[in-house]
Amino acid sequence: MYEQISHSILNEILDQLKPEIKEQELSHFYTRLGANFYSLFSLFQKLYGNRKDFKLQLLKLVEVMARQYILRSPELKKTDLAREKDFNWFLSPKWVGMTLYADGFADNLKDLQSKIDYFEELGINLIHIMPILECPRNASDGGYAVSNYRKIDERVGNLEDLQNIAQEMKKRDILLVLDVVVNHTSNEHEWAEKARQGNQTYQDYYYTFKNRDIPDTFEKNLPDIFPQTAPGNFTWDESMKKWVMTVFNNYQWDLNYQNPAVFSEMLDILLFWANQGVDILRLDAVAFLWKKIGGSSQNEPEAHILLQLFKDCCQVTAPGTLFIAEAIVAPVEIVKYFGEDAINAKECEIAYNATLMALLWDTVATKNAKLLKQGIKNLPDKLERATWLNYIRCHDDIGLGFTDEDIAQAGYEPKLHRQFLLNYFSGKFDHTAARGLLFAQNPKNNDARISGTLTSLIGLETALEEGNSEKINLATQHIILLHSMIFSFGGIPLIYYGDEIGTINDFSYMGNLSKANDNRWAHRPKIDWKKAQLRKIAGTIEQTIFSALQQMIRVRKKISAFGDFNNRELINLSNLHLFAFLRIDPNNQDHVLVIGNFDGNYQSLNLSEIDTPMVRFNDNENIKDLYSGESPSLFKNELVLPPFCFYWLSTY
Ligand code: OTU
Repeated sequence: MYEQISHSILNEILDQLKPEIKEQELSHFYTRLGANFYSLFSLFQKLYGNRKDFKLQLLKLVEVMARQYILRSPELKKTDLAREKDFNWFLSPKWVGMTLYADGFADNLKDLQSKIDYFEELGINLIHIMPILECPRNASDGGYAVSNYRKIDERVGNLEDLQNIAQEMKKRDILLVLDVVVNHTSNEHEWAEKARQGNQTYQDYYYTFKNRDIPDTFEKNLPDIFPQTAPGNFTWDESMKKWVMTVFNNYQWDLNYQNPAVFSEMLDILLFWANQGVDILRLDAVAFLWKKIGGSSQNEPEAHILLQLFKDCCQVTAPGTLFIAEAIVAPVEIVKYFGEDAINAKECEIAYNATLMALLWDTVATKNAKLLKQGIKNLPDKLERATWLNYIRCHDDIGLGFTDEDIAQAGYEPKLHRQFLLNYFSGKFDHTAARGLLFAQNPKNNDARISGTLTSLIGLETALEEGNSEKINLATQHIILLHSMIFSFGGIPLIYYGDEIGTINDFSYMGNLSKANDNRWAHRPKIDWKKAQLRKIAGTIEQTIFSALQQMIRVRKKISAFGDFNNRELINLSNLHLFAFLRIDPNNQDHVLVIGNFDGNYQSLNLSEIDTPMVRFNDNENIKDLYSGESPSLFKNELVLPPFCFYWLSTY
């Protein structure tokens, strides 16, 4: 868009650029800057327009973008151009991801590089390495309290190791995802150290207060994220003699984005990592970016403006780099992190589907799909050119993030149902084999979240201990069923490391003082590679799970209806244990019927219930399950579904 005011400001800025920038050949940079400048300027003005130094801050921002563009390698610039041309590249069903800790999955980054064959064996081509930037030894929140954004923690390696692994991955067409913790720094970060020494410039990088007046006003509406270990949202700093805002742990200082210098610093960091060959940046805790008195300081409109601005700037310098929004918030709020408009107000291309995740866990406890159906029905549509990250487990706890309204519509009393789920997963309920742990219990509202690995939560650990082969088979099948959903739902499936070989809870963290009071470490295991070897031995649970996922991935990649183009239709079935949806190929209208039985007993479905105008599953003898390559059992027009079984059906 051409708009006079912003364009004349752009001309001024271009005039003022330092000679070392002006001298460079930056034609692509300038075209993109021109295309995005009106939007960039308007957003920056909304946030910082009332400052006297507004124009200077804008100039600094453009300088950051230009300098990082100059540093961007020719190979990455080539990738940028290719992705600009093929802009839907990340919506293809070919992508399948895994999240892992470099020092949990492997020993360190070097060792991780030697494990790339394993990813290829399974079919993984997107790897999210959990935070690896420098952190204080005993106050790191698993990497989410960064003390140096440009240095890799020596416990896992160095920048060269990362560059090597990034290069190797690129060669093999594997995407690299890294975290940037944008919301807060460690209290040992250089900025915090300077603030502590009394430097006002750096105190303004954070929210600091001389007395409790404002903190107390904030506290009236702010929830506690870690109520047991870090109650309250402010921490007294003795050397500063001030209160500092610490929404998460008391050693994680919230950055003050009301200060444009903070924005430019963080943009510089994002682009620095984009320039190291990172394909996708995971932006941590984005819902918390803007703080406002009187509310929960989550999902504020300004947080969205910040993300649009990050996106606009990143598109100028490194348009091939995508963002993942980590916003574990209410279903209607999550979708807003894709942005309001795919072109004019884009935010993050990818977002965690925390809603689907939580709903899948509900089916595990209830053995039916009532709430799942209800929750997915009410899941708002995504923007175009945006996609979900579908997952079952991750390094965090499971929050029961569906709404009370949906619980009620599914026929339960919300409070009781939530309590039932917590009891079920923490093993307090009679008929449960789940071995979860309650995390972040809040005595004020009886809230809690759940920790534990998939294998332990689903009951496989208990079944193995009992040596009950029937229960072992059922639990294994159950693990496979949940994966069949995230592989077919629409979006990028993200496997949590260790789940592919049935890894159980690990309590060794309790021997480490800095981890002992955070039971999320129970599901952040060190991979036992002897156990992983069992994936090659027929009849082991490792082999059963691994080979099922391997097959699913192989098949998924070939089903173009599994690409994510808002091409899913939910099907209403009378059998409450079943969940079904159609995926429709946008090119040729081919249909795939995904159906799962969430019960531990046989269930059946009369195919006349699937009434699609395009493809007749009803009265059709020629139905094939694409996963197994076989025709499922049909009795008259009744499809038979064994316990925890799934089908990806197509007609031929
Ligand atoms: C994120 O978590 C990280 O994934 C956690 O590992 C960190 O502890 C946390 O940020 C602080 O850096 O902010 O938007 O239920 O889901 O804390 C959601 C707890 C977050 C997490 C929540 C989350």
